[in-house]
Amino acid sequence: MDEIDISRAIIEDFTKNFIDSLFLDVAIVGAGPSGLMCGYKLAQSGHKVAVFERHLRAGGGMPGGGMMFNSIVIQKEVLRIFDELGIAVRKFNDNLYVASSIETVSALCYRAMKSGVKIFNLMSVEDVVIRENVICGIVINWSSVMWSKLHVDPLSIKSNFVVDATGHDAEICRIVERKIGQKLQTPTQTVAGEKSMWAEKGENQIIENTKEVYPGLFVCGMAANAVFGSPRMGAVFGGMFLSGEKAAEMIDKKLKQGGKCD
Ligand code: 48H
Repeated sequence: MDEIDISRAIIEDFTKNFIDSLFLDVAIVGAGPSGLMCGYKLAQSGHKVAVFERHLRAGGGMPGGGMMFNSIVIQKEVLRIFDELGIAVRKFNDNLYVASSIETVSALCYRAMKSGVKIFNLMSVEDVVIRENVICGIVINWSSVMWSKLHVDPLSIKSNFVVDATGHDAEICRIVERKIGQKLQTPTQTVAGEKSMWAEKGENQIIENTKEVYPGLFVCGMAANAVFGSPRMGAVFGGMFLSGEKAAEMIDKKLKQGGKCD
């Protein structure tokens, strides 16, 4: 065993994966529960998908459960998804179930990758690619470059659709709002900003808020509630899974109708 072989194996494998991902059907920003669920469903439908995650690990806000008690709550209607993913759940009452946040993240990552999703961690999306008022890609850099504020130019990925699954900050929608002007397909044409805790309302509205908010750009998960000014919901995660699933279904339909960038 030679050290050079270890280095070459890693560099060649990563580079091949990276080059394979320069053109995607869907580029998903954020490896939280909604982004991973969206990727899993799209890959299951045969689409070429990659998830770009700023941090070292995938899972977004899920591993920490509620205030670092590492369990999450889901609603009865989401049991079918947990069953499909093979995640153990325990009944709390007639509507609510609990699961390990760690098992949930692990299962979601595993099943997403087994379905064909590529996950690129430690990469931050800092801009979008736009042609004729349609978003058709993302602009990426190493998170370490951004954190250390080095002036290093980014690289680009082309994709038919981009999904903003960046959580509370709705970062990609905010970039579009800032760079393209106030033209988001929302009542205020801007990112309204998430409202204070109201679990039931937040969970109900997240599904309605999951949609295409600019040609080529979908929003799901907590970012959807941030964009449309809906409440947060605390450590109940059913809406994140349903929102990711809904975004995948909408994009799948568009891709099957031939929605493409030049
Ligand atoms: C690359 C980025 C960028 C970027 C952000 O926060 P998340 O877990 O998002 P969701 O919507 O899948 O799940 C939300 C849930 O975790 C949550 O926070 C809940 C339910 N809160 C309720 C409450 O009341 O607080 O994941 C988003 C991911 C994170 O891992 C970020 O690091 C990543 O997106 N990300 N990755 N480029 N520009 N911005």
